[in-house]
Amino acid sequence: MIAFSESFIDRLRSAERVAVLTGAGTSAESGVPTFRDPGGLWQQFKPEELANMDAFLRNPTLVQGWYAHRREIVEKVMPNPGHLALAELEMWITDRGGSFSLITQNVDNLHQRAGSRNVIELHGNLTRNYCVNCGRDATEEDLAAFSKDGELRCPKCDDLIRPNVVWFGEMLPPEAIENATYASEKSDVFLSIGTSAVVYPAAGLPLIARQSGAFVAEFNIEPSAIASEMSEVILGPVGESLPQLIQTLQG
Ligand code: BJW
Repeated sequence: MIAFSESFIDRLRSAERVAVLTGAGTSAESGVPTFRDPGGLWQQFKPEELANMDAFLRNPTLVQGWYAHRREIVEKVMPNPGHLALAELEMWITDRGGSFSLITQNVDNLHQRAGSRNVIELHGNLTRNYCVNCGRDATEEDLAAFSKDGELRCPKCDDLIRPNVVWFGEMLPPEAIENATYASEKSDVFLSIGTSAVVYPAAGLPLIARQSGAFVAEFNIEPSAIASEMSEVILGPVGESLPQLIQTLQG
């Protein structure tokens, strides 16, 4: 059993505003590969070849194929006990009249499927896709037309279909980053979960919370790039540590 500090549990019990930032490590135990861990997505595919607009335009079939593969993975997997614990934490806080924001860098929809309600998607969602020219949302049938030999094109204007995710060099959805920054600034307690904290502006949110006086706890299997700035670092897989946090809170 993890021994959370008394000050962490006290702050969480009395918190009026809680914000959480999640990253790929939160979905690792569901079977979704992370980006930068050994065996993660970036080990098999170079990000510069896949996650930016130039790369997409240079080789749309490769990038569309990579996302088709990832869509298949996320449709098959299930939320893990870490996702479920966060949905429970939201209920626990809001039932007491507090506010709870779940800011996620993940594009896999697993928080929503686990029952989390106030989810802020910073990097989009790979289940949504649209035409780069006319903006039309792609349907299931459009996506099903993907084959490894051909490009996925809009049935209306014949231009390329891309995933509704944020690539390097692209702006985050303005409302999402605004709401996430506000929730971080106002939070009494902030949890940074399963993220390497190397991609900005997301990685700056725990730091904003800390500078604004929040208690900031990191949950990870190893210290992140910003671990030294945290109030507390809880090491261990989130499928174990987050349910234990709920148990401790309820105890
Ligand atoms: C576990 C676990 C278990 C594993 N339990 N834990 C400031 C400074 C420097 C650079 C910049 C800056 N501001 C902006 C930039 C540029 C750039 C950037 O940050 N570059 C850095 C890499 C240097 N940022 C951008 O371009 C952003 N846009 C932007 O800022 O726009 C304004 C602008 C525009 C133009 C010019 C200038 C400014 C956009 C960033 C978009 C990121 N997109 C991706 C792909 C999304 C689509 C897709 O999914 O394909 O988002 S990249 C990828 O990284 C993905 C993730 O959301 C993101 C973060 O990764 P994450 O989630 O942290 O995963 P990992 O794998 O890195 O870490 C997993 C962690 O889990 C590890 O720590 C494990 O230990 C842990 N773990 N198992 C607990 N069981």
